[in-house]
Amino acid sequence: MATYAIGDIQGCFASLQQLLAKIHFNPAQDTLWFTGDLVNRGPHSLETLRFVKSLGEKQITVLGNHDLHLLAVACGAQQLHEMDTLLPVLNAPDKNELLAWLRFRPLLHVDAETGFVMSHAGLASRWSVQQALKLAQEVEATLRGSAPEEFFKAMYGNQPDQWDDNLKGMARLRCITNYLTRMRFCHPDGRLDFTYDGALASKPVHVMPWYEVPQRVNTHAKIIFGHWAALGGLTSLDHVYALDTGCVWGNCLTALRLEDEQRFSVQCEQMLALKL
Ligand SMILES: [Mn+2]
Repeated sequence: MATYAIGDIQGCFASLQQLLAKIHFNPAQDTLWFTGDLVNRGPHSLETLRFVKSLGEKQITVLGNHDLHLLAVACGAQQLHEMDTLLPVLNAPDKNELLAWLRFRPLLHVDAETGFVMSHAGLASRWSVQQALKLAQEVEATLRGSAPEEFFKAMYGNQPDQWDDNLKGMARLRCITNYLTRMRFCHPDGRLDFTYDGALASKPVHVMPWYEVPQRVNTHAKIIFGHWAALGGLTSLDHVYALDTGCVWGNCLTALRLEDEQRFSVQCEQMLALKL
């Protein structure tokens, strides 16, 4: 019996199957956590969605920005982008079941027993884990409600870039979503920075990875996240686990066994001729 947290698959279904073979995944005994971005950019988003959904109670998946994009496109609130590889999902006979399942995934998972916390991008420095859970639930309630398309239409945008308890309406939901699904670099006060998206080594001096923001209030939490392939699976902190190892960019797909924190990786099955 083991629990494995797996990084961003982005449609690399063959790599997922290779990784599950490597860890001898047994669905009768083991549980899989997924850091989100199950879909997009890679070749087999449809197969990935079908498989993860079929795991039922044996999986926990948090939504990533690409998963939200798929839901937004499917309901007509956003347009497909040039690099999107989502058409096989959108044309699938079981599209409705798959997207209904995806829409009910959480944005944050907290395991009180082990102390592990998982979201696609990370946690805002000002949020306690309990506050983050409540805020994630505000977005989840909207996604699961009667008019998610109103949220999807307003979802994109970089403002507001600083959390404030007094935020209201769509600005509030967008800010929560940006911290949980899009964040990489922040300013020293925890404000989001979307202007720099390059390598850590050549970052501007005024920004830092979100987990290095001074006075982050959730430093006791063991945080699992994906979304940031350029980290190569490494952070500066023992209890912050970067699991996106860039499978879709020709690198690796990684699983972290939570019981002993051992990592397992497989090389991506193909090098895609896509630019980052
Ligand atoms: Mn992402």
